[in-house]
Amino acid sequence: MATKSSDYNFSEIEPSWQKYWDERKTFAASDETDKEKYYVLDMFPYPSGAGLHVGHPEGYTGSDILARYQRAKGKNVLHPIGWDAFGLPTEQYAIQTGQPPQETSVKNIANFREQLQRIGFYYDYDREVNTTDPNYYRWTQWIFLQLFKRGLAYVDERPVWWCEALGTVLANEEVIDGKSERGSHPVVRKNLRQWVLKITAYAERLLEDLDTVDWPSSTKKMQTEWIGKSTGATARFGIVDSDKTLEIYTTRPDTLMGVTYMVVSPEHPLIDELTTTSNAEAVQTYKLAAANKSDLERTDLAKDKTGVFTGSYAIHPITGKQIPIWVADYVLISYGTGAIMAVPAHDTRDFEFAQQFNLPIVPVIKGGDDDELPYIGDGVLINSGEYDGLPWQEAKEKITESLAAKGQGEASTQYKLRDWLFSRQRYWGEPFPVAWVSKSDYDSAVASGVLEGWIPEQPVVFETESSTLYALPVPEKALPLTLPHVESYEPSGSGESPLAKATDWLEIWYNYETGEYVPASQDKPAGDRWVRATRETNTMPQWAGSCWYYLRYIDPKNSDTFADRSKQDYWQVPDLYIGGAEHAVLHLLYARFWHKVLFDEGVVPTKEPFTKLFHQGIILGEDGQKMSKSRGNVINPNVIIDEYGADTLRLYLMFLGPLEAMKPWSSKGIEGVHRFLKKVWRCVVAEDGLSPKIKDSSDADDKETLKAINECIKKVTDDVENLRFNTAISAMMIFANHLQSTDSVSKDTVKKFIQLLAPFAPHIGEELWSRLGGEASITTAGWPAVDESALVVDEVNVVFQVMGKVRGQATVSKSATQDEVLAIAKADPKVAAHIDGKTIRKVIYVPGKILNIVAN
Ligand code: ANZ
Repeated sequence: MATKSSDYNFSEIEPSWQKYWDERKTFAASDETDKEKYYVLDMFPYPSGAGLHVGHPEGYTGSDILARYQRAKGKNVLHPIGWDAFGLPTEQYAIQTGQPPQETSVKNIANFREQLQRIGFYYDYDREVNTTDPNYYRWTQWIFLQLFKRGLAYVDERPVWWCEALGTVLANEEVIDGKSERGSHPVVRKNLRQWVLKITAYAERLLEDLDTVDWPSSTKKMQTEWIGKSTGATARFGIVDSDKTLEIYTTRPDTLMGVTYMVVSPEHPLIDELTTTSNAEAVQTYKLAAANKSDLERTDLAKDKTGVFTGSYAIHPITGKQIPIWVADYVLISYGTGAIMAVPAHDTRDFEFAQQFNLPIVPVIKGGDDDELPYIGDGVLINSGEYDGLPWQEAKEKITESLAAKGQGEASTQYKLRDWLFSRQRYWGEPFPVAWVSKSDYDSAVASGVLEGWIPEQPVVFETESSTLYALPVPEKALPLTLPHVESYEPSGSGESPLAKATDWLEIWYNYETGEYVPASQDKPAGDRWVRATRETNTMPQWAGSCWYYLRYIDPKNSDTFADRSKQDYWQVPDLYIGGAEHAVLHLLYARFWHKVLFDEGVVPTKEPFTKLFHQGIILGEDGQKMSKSRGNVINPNVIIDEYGADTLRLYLMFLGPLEAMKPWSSKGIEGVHRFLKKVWRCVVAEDGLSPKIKDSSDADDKETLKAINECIKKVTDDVENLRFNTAISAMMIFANHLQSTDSVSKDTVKKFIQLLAPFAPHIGEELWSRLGGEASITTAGWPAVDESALVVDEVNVVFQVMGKVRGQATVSKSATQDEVLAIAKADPKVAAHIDGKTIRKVIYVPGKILNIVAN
């Protein structure tokens, strides 16, 4: 198999080994084996038109080294790849060019695949998944139906982020500082009918189970904060001259006696009732102004507080005092109850508001000598009647109990996590597998029993101006519901997706038992179960397909189920997941949610999808700035491969620094690793075969060589296990220097070294292995073991002291004499500095331990 040339001709070697792997399916994972499994997962790419950037192969090389290492160790390795191919850029390209996204995707994927293959990744391409393939999204729709039947999917008319430039609604997470995450376009609030997934029903489990996974602590922290659990109390305040009550949520019931006013958010349902005639105009104006501000703008501490008085008063549950009720936009409708009790003495926002509008400020917590307001620390209660003197924690409980005794409140837990806005007004996404029908048709479909087990307890309903529609699930056997062909990919502008124009798909005669349909313009088909229905024009967001792709790799071609259970029992979930930290709260939270739903459904064996997670660091441009087209500092992997080869690219990406670190690209560094590979090549290959220094006899290694190779094995093994690829490469470089300097080495030792190198630089690894007479492929050649006895050497560590103070140390031969050790000590710059100009009076040497110099 080896090539002929005696030069390191990477452009010949690399494609020939890639072909070898491809033809022999070297990287195929087996489903039938007694071997231990190892499943390593990469975050699959969005196949953009621009092709791969160096960020992709960085993480992918890390996982590839592990895949190859584990395979060498005899495991059955699954290292798959696929395509997260739904998405906005492809749709926008379709809008500009009229090219169907289906076609663009296929081209982009082919390009990505070719690029990945050129880097020599250990991927089982037979298991490729593509989220836009109907045979894949069939199961995405199926999982949606699991959520639907469990009552975890509903529709709601709600204020959403609307991006005019993108013509779509965005999720909270896709809006950053009032701009779209993609493209940085302005966004505004708009009311639209939306599909929403009830992720909040899983808030507590999503939080608790973070304790069971081995993830970077920063990512766990981000999810914890995103879920945002807080404990406190809800309290109901009576309203003067009204039989209504105003319910608030507070984390500080201990401050109840310091309440001087109340605030409702501008969207609060009671607002019109609370507003008195003389205040109506001001409140109305205020509501309109608040509607176009983002939550961030509204709650920003740095912004001036605004608000207006409603004219109404609440009644304090303990003192019975009257408290003015204001409207202010720093209170959000989406959190707690959308109303607060304001305690300006102990809350920063309330304090600023009270100052601005001259409202009273009553301190009720005293903490030490600090009298400055607002005081947000802990302490004991003051100005609080019967609660005076209580430590605040105790007061929290006591006051909550008093409220409960009056029936005016109770302990309460809140989460910042909101339900997941799950629809997009887009063409290029998964269609929702539902049909909207009238109430009577819904009722008869339910009564017929043919959809038994798939109907949610609460019907999913939405009201249009003319009618009320009910969502019927598409029967399982009729999936996938495929995207119809459309002529134009422009959004409709009214917030509806281009699917609104696919009339024959949208307005239909629909058979709820079989899922068959014909355009409504045709005659109603004969037979039972046919009803008039309307399709959903929204599609699912790009997150849907990536919520479960790691399961499909286990059984990618199954047409009976998303993944066979016995295969899942073997492969379980990935042993390691490598991908960017930017996914800390989006993909990584959504996928956990879906996985838990599937677990509850009994169709996956584990509670968590990703037990161990690792984030690769961002690679910056050579200028230390984020790589971007506009800066012109983007590195294209293809260019590096052309010039230096894929092995150099891989080694370089791993040698840049710790995998998790953010680090700049450096063209100089790439020369260094390339030289290293050339050096290894020259140590092995000579004009007419192998280098003359390589001997067949295993006696060819001296003690030094044996020590060097065993140290290298030990270090590389340990580093690979811990994903410290940069220091593993350093260790190999040290050994290569030794190899270069020695004139005799056994073939056996050289082969061991090549085995270590192969996961990092697999092409040169295969080539040298084969030239050394190894049987291809090196992938299955095993992993060398450390000979501990070769590491034991006759050396000891000696500490140098001057006048009893430690000034240095060195490793010396066990048999070294006092004079020899003294000479080594004197050569140590620190020791030298302390005896400089002095006379050595005495030297005490405890062999193998301490050398003390007495000098003055
Ligand atoms: C009285 C109080 C006194 C509060 C005090 C704080 C300090 P976290 O901790 O983030 O959960 N709040 C409640 N609902 C709100 C809403 N919809 N919009 C804006 N603010 C809201 O925040 C809980 C605290 O934030 C609550 O406790 C409430 O103010 C405010 F010395 O009640 B607090």
